[in-house]
Amino acid sequence: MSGRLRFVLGDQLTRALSSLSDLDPDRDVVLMVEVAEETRYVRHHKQKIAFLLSAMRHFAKDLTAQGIRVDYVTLDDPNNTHSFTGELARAIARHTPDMVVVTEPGEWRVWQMMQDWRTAFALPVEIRDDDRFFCTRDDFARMTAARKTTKMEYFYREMRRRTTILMAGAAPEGGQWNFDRDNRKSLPRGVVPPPRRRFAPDDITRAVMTLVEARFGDHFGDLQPFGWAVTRTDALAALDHFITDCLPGFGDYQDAMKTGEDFLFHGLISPYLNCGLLTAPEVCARAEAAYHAGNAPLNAVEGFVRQILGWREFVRGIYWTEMPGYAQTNHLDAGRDLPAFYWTGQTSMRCMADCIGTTRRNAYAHHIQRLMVTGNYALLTGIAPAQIEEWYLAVYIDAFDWVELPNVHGMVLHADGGRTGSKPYAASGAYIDRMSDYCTGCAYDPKLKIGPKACPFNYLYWNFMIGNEAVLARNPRMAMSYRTLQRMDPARRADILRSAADFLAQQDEGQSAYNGPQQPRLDNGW
Ligand code: FAD
Ligand code: DLZ
Ligand code: SF4
Repeated sequence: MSGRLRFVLGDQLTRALSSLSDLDPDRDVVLMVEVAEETRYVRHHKQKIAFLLSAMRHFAKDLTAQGIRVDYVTLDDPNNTHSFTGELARAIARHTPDMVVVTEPGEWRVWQMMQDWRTAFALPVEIRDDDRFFCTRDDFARMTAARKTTKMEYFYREMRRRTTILMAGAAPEGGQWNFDRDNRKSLPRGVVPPPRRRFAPDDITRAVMTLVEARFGDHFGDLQPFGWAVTRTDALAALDHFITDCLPGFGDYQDAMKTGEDFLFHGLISPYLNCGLLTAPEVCARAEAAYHAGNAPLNAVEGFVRQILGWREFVRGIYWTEMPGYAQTNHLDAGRDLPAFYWTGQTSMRCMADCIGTTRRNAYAHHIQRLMVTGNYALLTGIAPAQIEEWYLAVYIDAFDWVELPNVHGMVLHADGGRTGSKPYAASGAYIDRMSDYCTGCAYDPKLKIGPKACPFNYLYWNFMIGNEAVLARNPRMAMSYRTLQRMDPARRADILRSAADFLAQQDEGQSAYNGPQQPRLDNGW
């Protein structure tokens, strides 16, 4: 072969991908590989594996239908070496290309692998920028050097100016950058979220589901019912449905939680964005168009755009400017083992049970559930960063290291000392009570502060504040809480510490679910 081998990874399923942009169908071959190294580097939720493998197979089929030669290695290929490097080596031997072209990966782990490929294969390996993002890695690094990325809000404003999204000339649309204050309503009785569009598995998805059940049946989570889109056509239909039926209510109820309402008005588009079936610019353009057509209010559209143009780009930038040291920091010196109930959902805390329940059923929980319930609990109880990060990376369908790590390590755990967010999002039960209906019918009482019936989040919150006083008391954004703590009666303080110690001792007693990082198991073939 005198063409190029174009290696497309499982989260790069975009026809306009940089590594495919100048593809010559007469000379080039696209390589795609299903490998155990990727299916097992954490014990992914069953729906996550089924989604990725089915989306990969559909993408390969679409390319083939366009007359492109695709060399696709399946997981059960008897000659599969089960690593990206091993499969690239075999494909180079099969096709003898002039060079290899790839788009940079989403994970540091794979980036490191790629650095070795030039010397390993003695042929040119071109690694191209991933231009599906608004901000390149180099651009973010330059902005960091110019101190434009110290806070998400300023980075976001800069991105609004650069892209002109939701801008009226030099000013932000509607006269303000941020409508967050309008976006903190709980869900009133009588407001019913729309039923969500789901997609019935076709033959390809069903075959993948059989494979997942056989090979990964012991992984966390339900495989059925499976309703995710696995093609670009269906992902676009999911986006249409969101823009028409959900975006108008997205802003108002962005922070709300309700028992059994797993999706509310959220996008459910992160898996499609992260694996390439949708792109961030097209999603933002659709939301902006809905606003200009008068179909969605500004607080909803701005709130939605901020998540994608702001947070999503910001966390990616942090990941690539701060890795690999980033993952090793532990600012609050947290070291508790992950409790077993994160996997089983068996806990009397109704909020935790519901958030873990939706995670198990759907491989999905919305942002506030991840941040203010399961994340808040991990922060308050000091769970070891690596253990809770592994949980988040495994259980969510949209989880890739570049986006999961800064959200968990930075935003939730404050383990990065404030690079991602200027203060930890620590909250007592009052927040969860205000934003949800979880507390009604919970075994605990959100109004009680101490004792066996009190909401654990209440005494755990003050226990956390006391335990981290030396590190957090100087943070101006924590000043109000520390003033309250200073005024607290010493006997009350002692009661809180005792309630927290009793609760945590009970939790820790033989309850650790952590068995160490999961390594790919290759001993039985794959
Ligand atoms: P919507 O609420 O509809 O938001 C729209 C889009 O904005 C999302 O699809 C997503 O692409 C983007 N977005 C929103 N918030 C963030 C954010 N904080 N960081 C990056 N993008 C954001 N998102 C992931 O894509 N993968 C992860 O592994 C992931 N892990 C998270 C872990 C924790 C602890 C927290 C607090 C957040 C995490 N997020 C992650 C961000 C966010 O929770 C999800 O993107 C969102 O819940 C996806 O559902 P949605 O499409 O319905 O989002
Ligand atoms: C997540 C995942 C899984 C489960 N399986 C594969 C796979 O078999 N082949 C593949 O190319 N990619 C897979 N992925 C996505 C990769 O983990 C992801 O592309 C890299 O981590 C780079 O971000
Ligand atoms: Fe969660 Fe506490 Fe409310 Fe129970 S009372 S649901 S533990 S916040």
